[in-house]
Amino acid sequence: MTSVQNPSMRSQLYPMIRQWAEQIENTWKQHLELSPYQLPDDLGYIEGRLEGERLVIENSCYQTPEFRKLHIELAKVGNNIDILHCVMFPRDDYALPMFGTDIVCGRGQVSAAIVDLSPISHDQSLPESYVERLQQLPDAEFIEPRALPQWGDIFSDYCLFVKPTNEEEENLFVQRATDFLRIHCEQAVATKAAADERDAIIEGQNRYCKKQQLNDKTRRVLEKAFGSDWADHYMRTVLFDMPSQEKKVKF
Ligand code: BLA
Repeated sequence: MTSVQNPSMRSQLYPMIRQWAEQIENTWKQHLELSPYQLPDDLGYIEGRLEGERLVIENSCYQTPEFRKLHIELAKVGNNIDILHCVMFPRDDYALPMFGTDIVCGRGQVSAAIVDLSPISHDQSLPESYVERLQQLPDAEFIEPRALPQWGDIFSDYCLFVKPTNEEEENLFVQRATDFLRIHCEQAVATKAAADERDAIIEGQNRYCKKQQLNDKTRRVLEKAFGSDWADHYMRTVLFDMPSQEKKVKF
């Protein structure tokens, strides 16, 4: 298991990011049977500096019977930008959506907070059991909702993408995101493995990863600190590794 090499990094992160990271890890521990997951090339703790500012990345990864990889990444760019990134990759015999979340905070202000349970089915719909639970959640209104980029057609109707304008909205985001995560964990452990949808699941996850790899904002931050080859390698093997690299995806 990739351990926390630099615990002091967490204490320096923006409070909302720290709180959401703690909620994610606690919810995982509460609901799932976690075991170690080894990242390629020991990419647990990474520091980079090229033309830009120092970038420090801390990765933690686990696996469970339902998920081939649970990944949470905390990053700090100089003293200015804090980032939380997390994706849960289901195994290819579990027909589950992709849980993903990203928070970007610059100079003490969160500019982007996103959480989604993204469908991997052909018709881009979530399983009925998820929809039933999601529909029961209380409404969450935000003053500054954000528009998704062009590649963001992978996200569901329930996707929450906002710029929280105050602490109350930051808490509301974390609360709703925790609801998404709890629903996902409960649904996942209640799901039985079934090999008959394997090809469709692999294709759906590949599509999700390919689209996420189109996020130029993420790529640019990584390129500035590590160069473009490294950034590309990292996006393909750590952030959004595909279950089957050779599969061609149409979109
Ligand atoms: C946006 N992601 C961003 C932004 C930065 C990063 C700098 C722009 C912030 C803004 O528009 O206000 C950077 N994110 C990173 C970096 C890492 C990271 C460097 O995770 C990792 C080291 N991104 C995800 C996941 C989702 C996601 C899992 O990693 C969604 C589930 C979404 N991030 C996402 C979206 C945007 C974003 C939709 C806005 C992109 C845009 O407006 O073009």
